[in-house]
Amino acid sequence: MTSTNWWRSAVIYQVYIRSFADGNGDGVGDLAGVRAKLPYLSELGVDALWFNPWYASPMADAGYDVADYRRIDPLFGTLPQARELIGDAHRRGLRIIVDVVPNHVSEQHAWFQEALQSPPGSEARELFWFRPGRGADGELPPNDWNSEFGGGAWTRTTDPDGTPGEWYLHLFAAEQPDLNWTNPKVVEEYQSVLRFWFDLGVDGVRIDSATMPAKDPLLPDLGPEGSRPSSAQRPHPFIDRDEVHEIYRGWRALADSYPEPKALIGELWLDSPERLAAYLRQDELHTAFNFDYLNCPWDAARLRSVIDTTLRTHAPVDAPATWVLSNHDVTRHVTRYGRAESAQGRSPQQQGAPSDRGLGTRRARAALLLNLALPGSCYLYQGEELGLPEVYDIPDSARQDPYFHRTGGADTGRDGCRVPLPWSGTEAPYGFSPRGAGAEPWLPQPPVWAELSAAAQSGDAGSVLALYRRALRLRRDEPALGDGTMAWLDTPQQVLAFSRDDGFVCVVNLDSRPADLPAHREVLLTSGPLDEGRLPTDTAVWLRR
Ligand code: TEU
Repeated sequence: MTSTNWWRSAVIYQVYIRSFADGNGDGVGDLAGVRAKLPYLSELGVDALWFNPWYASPMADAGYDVADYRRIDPLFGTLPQARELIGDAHRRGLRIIVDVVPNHVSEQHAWFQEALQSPPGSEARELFWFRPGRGADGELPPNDWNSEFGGGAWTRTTDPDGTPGEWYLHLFAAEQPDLNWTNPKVVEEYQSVLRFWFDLGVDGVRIDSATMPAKDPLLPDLGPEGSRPSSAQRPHPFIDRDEVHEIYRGWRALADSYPEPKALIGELWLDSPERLAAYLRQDELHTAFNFDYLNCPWDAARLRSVIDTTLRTHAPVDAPATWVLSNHDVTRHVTRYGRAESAQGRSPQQQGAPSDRGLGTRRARAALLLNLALPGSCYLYQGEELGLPEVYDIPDSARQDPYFHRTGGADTGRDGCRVPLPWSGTEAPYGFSPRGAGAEPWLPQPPVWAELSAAAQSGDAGSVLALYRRALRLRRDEPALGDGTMAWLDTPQQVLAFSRDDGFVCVVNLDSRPADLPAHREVLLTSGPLDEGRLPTDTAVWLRR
């Protein structure tokens, strides 16, 4: 656990705690559940775990509404349990990353509660964005910004005497008031929160909605352009403003002050790879999620172009590329890849588009070998090692995502990728909760979970889980993989082939016919059976000279 710059090559496994494993039988995953599964995670062969927010929260947005950063939510456990979990993970050589949400806090955060009780213009209100409304009686919101979850980005408050008062800004749900980062108290508080967790031993932070904390203090209307990030609109009043970089420079100074520097990982949804690279500097963030790669359809030319652009923009700033296909916000990639190419994105209209799980799984298996062979670091989202598809069969009454509720059901939201994992057994809760636990899992699990459970796949050499284990083990033992460089090999257009050091080669066939393999190579691993020495459609292989 001493190698510095570990994030340059790490395979980081995302643990969405509420859906990972339930230790206490209340139907919600928790820290006891994670701790019990540490042997599974070590055996899988990942290097680090990223935990989604585990802090005290009313859970209006599954914990991305933090009420108190220095407490663990009782739903998940206690601070001593978190400390033990970090210790146990470290003993197994697993590093720990926690989530930090600078853009907003919960409406239940002590600061916001105090602000609500305080008069307009007070110091307490200056920590947020409170403004009088427009119109004769202030009945119109201060500007035209929209919330990411649908509807306006402003909510009107009620004064202590019961009359309508000022409005406050929330770029996400109304339960998530935006912080005012021009206020030094906000800056100091986050330094203190980071120090709290760094001192407790965490190895880095994933920074939520990292492009959004800085706002134009004049809060100008967006006009007909709308609130979506657009490179056409710069400076944007709240996305990717120059001032946002100052925040992370302050965080980096803190991260670098530890004997083993802490990793800063940005969640940066941007439509320009150059803008993203601007965050990856020696005095800012170490690395960021590669959402261009996540959004790319299963198409050789487009994948190749995203890979090239990623490497081209990351090299000059000496940041490692990252490869990520799923997370708790997007349709699982088995389902995306199982669709016709035109419907592989995540937009609401495409969510229910028909998908072939067999096809999606085959491609996801090939994609794993591609991701792990590309230079840099990788993210895995819990359940992808089981080949889990997106779950659509969730009754409206069970759905919890604010996306679903704020859009009046127009967007089914993100619950479908957050369904509790299947560990064992042939019926719900599939080993997610202890046997005989009274409570049902917080989201219903589909019948296909029986065949996809970790136990069902463990003894099956042809399973997705077996492939993940083999590939991760090989990657660990293979000095050519991880950080470094690659070179494309000359192949037909629908075949991606590249070499790493020491004669290591990865070939992925996206063509509709089998592809020839380079001669005189030893086959190290394939994502599916070869066809008389040729590489079938949607199959990948690792080779060595
Ligand atoms: O997501 C940030 C965010 O902007 C996403 O809504 C993103 O735009 C969308 O998923 C792209 O398709 C983060 C968290 O990952 C998410 O779970 C939270 O709901 C959100 O921040 C608010 O904290």
